[in-house]
Amino acid sequence: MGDDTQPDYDVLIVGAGLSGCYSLYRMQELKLRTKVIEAGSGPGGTWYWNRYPGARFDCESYSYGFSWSQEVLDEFDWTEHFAPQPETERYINFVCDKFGLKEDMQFDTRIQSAQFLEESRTWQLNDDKGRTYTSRWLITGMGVLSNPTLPNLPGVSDFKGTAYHTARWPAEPVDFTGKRVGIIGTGATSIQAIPEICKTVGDLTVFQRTPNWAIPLHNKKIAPDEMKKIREGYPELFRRCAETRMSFIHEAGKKKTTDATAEERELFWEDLYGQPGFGLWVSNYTDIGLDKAANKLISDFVEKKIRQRVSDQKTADMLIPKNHGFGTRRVPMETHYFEAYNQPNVHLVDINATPIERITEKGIKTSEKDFEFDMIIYATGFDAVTGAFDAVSFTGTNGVTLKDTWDGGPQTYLGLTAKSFPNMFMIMGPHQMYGNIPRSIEFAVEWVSNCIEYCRAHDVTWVEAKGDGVEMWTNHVHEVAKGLLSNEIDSWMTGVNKNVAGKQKRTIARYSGSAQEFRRVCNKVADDRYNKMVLA
Ligand code: NA7
Repeated sequence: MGDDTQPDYDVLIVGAGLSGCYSLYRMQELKLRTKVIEAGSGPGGTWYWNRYPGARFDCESYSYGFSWSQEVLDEFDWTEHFAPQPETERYINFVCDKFGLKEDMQFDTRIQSAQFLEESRTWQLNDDKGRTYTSRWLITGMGVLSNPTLPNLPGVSDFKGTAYHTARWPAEPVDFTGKRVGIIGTGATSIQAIPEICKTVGDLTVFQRTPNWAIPLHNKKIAPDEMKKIREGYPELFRRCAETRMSFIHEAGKKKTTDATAEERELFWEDLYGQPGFGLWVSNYTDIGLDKAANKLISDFVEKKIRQRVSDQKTADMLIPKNHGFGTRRVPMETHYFEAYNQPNVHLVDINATPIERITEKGIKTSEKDFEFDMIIYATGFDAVTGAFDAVSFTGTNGVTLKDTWDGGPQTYLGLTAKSFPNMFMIMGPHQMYGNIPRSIEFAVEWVSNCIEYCRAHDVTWVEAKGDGVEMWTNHVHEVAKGLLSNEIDSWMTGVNKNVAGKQKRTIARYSGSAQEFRRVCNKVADDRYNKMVLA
């Protein structure tokens, strides 16, 4: 080492979401001096920021919680099969309080830049208040969907009423009674929020650019004796998650649409449509995500369901996706979403037919009409995956910036590391396995903490992906994505955000092979003592 000055910390972690919490727990176990820096005023990440009405899990609560602490599994009771945001925020606080994690967390602090200092082999981070922090190791846990984007429409700041982005929702309850509300966007967030808002709203107008293939969540309360059974079944549940392709409890389908008759398919789909959770998406016929003809069959089935649930068939027409098939974008889960449009005070505007021209002082002006609102809700999504990285200025060796390195799409080794960015590890970075996110977080955190432990045991103070490793992994990520219909569609999963300059073209943002394969490759790299990485 060129410089033996001690950094402030052994490890700095950016973000106190699930990734940051578990990373901190592991670093504390290794007895490393660690600090988590978090922009919010409390832990939770996604579950701290997304407080909009109706925000809840789309995947079973008990399959989403951490699996690494028997005490937490024993002590925390989930009250709904798909927990609402306040319960999840409470859960994360429960975990943090139990293990004293908050003592090493600094809230209300946003990191603006991070620079690798080659001489001292340390990271230097700068925050929004002009403070500087240094550490040997840097772990990013900044989230996949954490950088919200407003629409690129003129006049957004002109509106004189109340305006919220769903991911920057206030902590205090928002009263919709008697209010005229406009909401822009019809992604998974809006599809959760609309049915809640329309329970009390005076008048709601939904501005839709792309309809989505939403399916019923079928949420239910968990009775105490049911929670007891769930608790007894945790070992089996996590074993199952470890064996499924996307780490959900729903197993992948095994047959193709052509292996079944039309009647058999109909019965199978009716059954899945009636079951809670992601089954219709995850456990469906294997060819629906690969073959356009197969995909058309299931899309027709879901179309029929939408038509049955929406009274006005012109509105139903507008709610049926025309340019993408079922499951080729993230499938939103809903509770009475389609029925919301049967209310006389809920209106749907197709902004492809009548584009929004601008936001005005009083509301939203389309090519057809001037709408007046008391409140505008932006459910317009996120600069996903690489967006959180773009928001921080990362500089690695030789002045290389992460933004420039990833300009044509992310380049990573295992989604966990990047060339020219030594000693930096990404939890839920691009090219990582997502699926049931906490299952992927646990794996990534354990891989990273094992690597740091190994480095410390072997006096290694510089660990960095090699170029051939990055090339190999990036090619592999592209290879496993081939043939998937989802990669032919614009969505956050393909890195497209029309509100952000430079994010108009599709990239392969995530790993779309199986979770087992992802883990196998990463484990092999660790077993081979971090092959295709520089350790010095
Ligand atoms: P999404 O799924 O990215 O949805 C954002 C929505 O906002 C989507 O309907 C967009 O239409 C719409 N949008 C974005 N910008 C505009 C503009 N400028 N004008 C009109 N409409 C716009 O984000 P969510 O928050 O709903 O969900 C994110 C994830 O969170 C979700 O997948 C789950 O994993 C949890 P578009 O489709 O781009 O035409």
